[in-house]
Amino acid sequence: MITNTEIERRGNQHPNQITEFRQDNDKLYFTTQNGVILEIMVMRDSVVRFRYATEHVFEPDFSYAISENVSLGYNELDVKEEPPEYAITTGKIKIYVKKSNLKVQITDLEDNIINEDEQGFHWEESYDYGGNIVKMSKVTQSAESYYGMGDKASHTNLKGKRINNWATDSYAYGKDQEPLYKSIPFYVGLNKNIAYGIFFDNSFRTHFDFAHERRNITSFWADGGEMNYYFFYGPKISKVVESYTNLTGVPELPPMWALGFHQSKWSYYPEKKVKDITSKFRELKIPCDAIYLDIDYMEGFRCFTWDNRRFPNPKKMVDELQKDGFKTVTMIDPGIKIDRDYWVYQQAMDNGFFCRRADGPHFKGKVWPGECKFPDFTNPEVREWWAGLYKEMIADIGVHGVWNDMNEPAVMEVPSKTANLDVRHDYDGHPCSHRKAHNVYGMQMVRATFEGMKKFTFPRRPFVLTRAGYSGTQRYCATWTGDNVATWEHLWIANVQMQRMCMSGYSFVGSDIGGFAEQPNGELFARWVQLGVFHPFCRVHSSGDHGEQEPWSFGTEVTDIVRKFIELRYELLPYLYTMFYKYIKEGLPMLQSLVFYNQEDAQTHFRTDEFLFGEQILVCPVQEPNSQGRRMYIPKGKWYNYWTEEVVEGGAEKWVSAGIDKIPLFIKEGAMIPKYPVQQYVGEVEIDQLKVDVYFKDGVETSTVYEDQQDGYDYKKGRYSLRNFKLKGKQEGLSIQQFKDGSYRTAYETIKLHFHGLPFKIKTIEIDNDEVDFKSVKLNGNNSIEISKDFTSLYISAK
Ligand code: NBV
Repeated sequence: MITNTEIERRGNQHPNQITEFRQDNDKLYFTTQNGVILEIMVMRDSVVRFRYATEHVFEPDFSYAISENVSLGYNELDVKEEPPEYAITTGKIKIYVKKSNLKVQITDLEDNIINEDEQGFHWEESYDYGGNIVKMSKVTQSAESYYGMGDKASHTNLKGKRINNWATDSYAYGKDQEPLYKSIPFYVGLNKNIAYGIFFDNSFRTHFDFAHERRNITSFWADGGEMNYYFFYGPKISKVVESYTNLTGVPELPPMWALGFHQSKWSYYPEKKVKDITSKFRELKIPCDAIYLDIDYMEGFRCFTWDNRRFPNPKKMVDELQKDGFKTVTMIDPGIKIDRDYWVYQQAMDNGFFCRRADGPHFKGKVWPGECKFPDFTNPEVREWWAGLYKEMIADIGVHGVWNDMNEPAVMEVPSKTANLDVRHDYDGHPCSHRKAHNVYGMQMVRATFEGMKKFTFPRRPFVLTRAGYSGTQRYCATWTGDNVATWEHLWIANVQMQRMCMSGYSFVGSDIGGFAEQPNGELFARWVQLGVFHPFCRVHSSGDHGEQEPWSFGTEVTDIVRKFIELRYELLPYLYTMFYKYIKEGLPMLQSLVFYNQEDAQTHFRTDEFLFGEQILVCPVQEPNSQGRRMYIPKGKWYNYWTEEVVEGGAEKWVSAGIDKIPLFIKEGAMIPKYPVQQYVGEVEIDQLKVDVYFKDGVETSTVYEDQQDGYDYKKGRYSLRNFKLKGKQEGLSIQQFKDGSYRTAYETIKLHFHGLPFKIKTIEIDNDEVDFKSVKLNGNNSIEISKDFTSLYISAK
């Protein structure tokens, strides 16, 4: 028989009356009569952390997500006790905590409600495991929208969706399928033009319900751990994303080759096949910077070994590829084959590095090599060992990059597709079961990989790629969206996934271009490349169990289209590199969904297809077969159609023509877009001139170009070149000012400004306030000027 007290204990419990308040500098503690403590920590005026303990006890404060470089410091913190509530004021927001039930309401300084608890914090004891199932419910405002949440294959606006975060190997996933490979429990809410964000930093399985079950409620909960969330105030989405990115961190600059085009397949082997592929790129003059070796390069899928029949001399091969401008990227999985004659296995056994089940035996699971054991990457000693394992591959053989696959971890032939929940983990000195460690397992693996790569690649920059990840994984590596399918729907999915990841602080992302499973036709492949060159990570990859998926696999028409778009990516490298620089410097996502770009315009709130590549290029993929173009929304402002130079006025839906050799592409007026000449790979030629496409605007616009050595760490010592341009256009004249920073001298001496849409004929040219004659600047028609890279001001006019 179940007793009354038992029923009560099984159901939800809620905090009651506050009986005690205490302040300790930036931390405020509210204790309720039934033993709940709410800790509010003011980190910045617009960033506040909320943590709840039950039974008066907090867990040790530890998180893998939080960056060491998080900025702290506020201008104001004032607490007032009033009869119904405590009122906390920072320089940006007010937080009210109700005395009778601990419910929280957050407003801006003008008393607009931004976020408010419905039931607020509540919990249920977890009978099977102990601890609590921790829950939070919030009021959904009627016009509220939700964005973010990492790799979810759903509409960019999550209103009405239910999300589940549990890193899962999801081969050939479908639209709206849950859960997927990553767990990024962060969302952005937008209501009445005020944006805020919530990051629920809890590595257990988490759930989010965005007004799905109840129309006016948004809730999130976890299978264990603490209710521990960070609140970010906007009011701009950009500010929210920047604050979240600052909290969870950014990567270092990648080597520029990592931003080139990459070719992969499961699998290219033997060596001859690899070389045939790379030679074909050079023969057909399709730029490419990296070639990937999937699991079959290993000896019986044993990580850190080579199959010597397929690859008799890996060092020689890697060297030769490098001479031809190709970087080699190899795969490493977490499962270690149970084999007493295999050194990696032996070392892990000798040192106790494998995960154990609750009662002591090692956890075993089947993956590619057969029965495997799995290192506990949440143990710092294991990570150090794992990092060291890369020595031979990186320092001796010279491999340039590593991709970590299957690190959810994926396990075959079991319904859970992963480790048993009772598996034990160190969790950096906070021992726990797999329930808590699962979502960070892949992150800690790739962290160890990054550390090894960084050490052995030095003084060059490492390149690491992961499939699984938790918030903060972006500090270590790029990521891809796993095993997608060669369908038009997946082209749509790839587009929303990249935008969503960028909105979730993780910009270095790409999809398997063309689709991993199944075979695209030439049209789909071409359309996917057209989109993929506008994703931060650009790689063709496929499962190889069907036909070929190289740029030349679909006939010459498609080959030519693919070449044209890869060439465009290489021309845009300085623009893309600058996007990366801004991402790590300012937390600005490399891709912006339209709502991010212009949240004031309600038309953007439910758009999925259009996005900004960086800050000034608008892209919209064609996602249907047999299209000659498509309807798309052009955000407010004036835009140049990249292909026709026609200027269009945004704020409306328009038909944009784009036959099979085009993708709708618009440049923001006033933009100055830097370009390099086409190269077959990064560093093939010395850049002898920077080309800048200048798009006339009657008004002001600023643009930036960041450059450095494209690899290495000198940029951290100030050896970079930053050009900030300010363009001011009028009907009869145009001025450009250049503000420079950094001590890096680019190899080129001149900049070629190429004007688009100039409404007047140039009659005079002034450089640094001196009038110059036309010949000295090689004016070509009315279109371009060659000018010293060090100019500080340029003025051209009709008079
Ligand atoms: O290593 C083989 C594949 C790989 O090509 C793919 O990119 C990963 O997502 N890997 C998954 C394991 C097999 C999947 C069926």
